[in-house]
Amino acid sequence: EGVNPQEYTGVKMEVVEWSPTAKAIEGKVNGRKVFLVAATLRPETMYGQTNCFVGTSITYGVFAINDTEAYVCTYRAARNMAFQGLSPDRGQPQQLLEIDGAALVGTKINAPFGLAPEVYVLPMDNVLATKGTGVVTSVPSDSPDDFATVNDLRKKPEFYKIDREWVSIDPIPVLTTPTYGELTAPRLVEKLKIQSQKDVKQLAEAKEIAYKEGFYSGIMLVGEFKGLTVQEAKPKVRASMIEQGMAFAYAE
Ligand code: A2H
Repeated sequence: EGVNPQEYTGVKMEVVEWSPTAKAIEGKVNGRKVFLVAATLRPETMYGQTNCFVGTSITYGVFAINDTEAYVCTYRAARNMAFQGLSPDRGQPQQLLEIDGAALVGTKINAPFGLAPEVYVLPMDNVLATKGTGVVTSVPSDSPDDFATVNDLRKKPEFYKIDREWVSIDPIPVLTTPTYGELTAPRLVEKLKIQSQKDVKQLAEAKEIAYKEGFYSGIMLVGEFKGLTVQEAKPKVRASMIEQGMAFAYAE
């Protein structure tokens, strides 16, 4: 981890329907609403969420945030949140139970600000337990990693133990750039001949290009700040999500 703190947006994705393997959580949260919390650096792209990713070999916790809400994330993230005053006891997360990432796959959740309002939890190989919350919301229009992973899942649903229906939403245009048009990530994945999420070297390059192109040359196509540059829209979308209780500031 570097010396400069990363300012993430913690996006609250409320559980709509647990997967059969996670259903037991329902009875153990004392009636609280449960949210998977995804850490993102691109809040302005949240309109284009098509699913969310977890690591299948990562252990997650369900943490009580107050009497009415609980968050699903890594213990490490819950501890950071507690230190940041996001839960009642400073530095002391209140864990209700533990759950394996694999068991969360197939859970249906809300995607705040998403043009596709309900999406599924899916597996991704490269989710790091040591970054963010361990939960990654997926925006295949603008994230090459997300697009490549969704492609893998669509090609081999049986191998990844998922239902083909969970991965049925196509990339949703969110912003446009002069060089790559409305679907920056799919164009870059094609251009750099990226075959799968395993092509980590090319994906790192694609990620860099997509980020710069979007940030410096992107214009919003959808949402409350349609027509604004990405640079202008980014803090505004974030503030709007936070104001509506759908997100919070999270740093590490
Ligand atoms: B970003 P940085 Cl549209 N493991 O959100 C792997 N990746 C993780 C993660 C984890 N534990 N936690 C967060 N991330 C992803 C949106 C997005 C992101 C777009 C384009 C690029 C992009 C939708 N996915 O990231 O290493 C999250 O994906 C590339 C910068 O802290 C988060 O933002 O710089 C980003 O990586 C944080 O990565």
